[in-house]
Amino acid sequence: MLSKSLNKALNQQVQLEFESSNVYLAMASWAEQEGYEGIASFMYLQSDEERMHMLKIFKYINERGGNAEVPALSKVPHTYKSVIDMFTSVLKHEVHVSSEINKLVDICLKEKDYATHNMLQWYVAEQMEEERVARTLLDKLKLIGTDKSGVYMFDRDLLSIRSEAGNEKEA
Ligand code: OFO
Repeated sequence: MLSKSLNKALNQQVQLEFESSNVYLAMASWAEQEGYEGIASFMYLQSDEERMHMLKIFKYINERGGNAEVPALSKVPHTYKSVIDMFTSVLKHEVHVSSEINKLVDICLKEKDYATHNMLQWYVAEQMEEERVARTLLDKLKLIGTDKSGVYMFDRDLLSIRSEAGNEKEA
């Protein structure tokens, strides 16, 4: 049985994963409107993945006798100055999510809830991967700078980078 405090903290994580899904959905929309097909496709997939992250915790809360709540939706950014501006936000967001996961792990250890601690290890590993991918992409964009053909190639490359990341997760 989940403690009340852990139930609340997990519901807050549900909200954050929901928000992540919406942040990436809005990024997909911006990229699509700007003509970045590869980036849009990457962001649509990211958005779906975040929804899966949200559902995993949502279902876990109920499985442990808690009360999973559908959170209210907050407004997410819909415009970006540039592709690099958008990917800077992606990395910042993922670093924030990682620190929230770490806080949850802390609560589990304090409460000696080893089942939830075990469930969260998946998220610890996932966040490391998400941060790695975001950092790699941002580094590439920093190298490209303002070169438009470079950004065009980056957009083309994103589909393959996205599937490489997916393959690594499955391995
Ligand atoms: Fe849910 O992994 Fe990103 O935010």
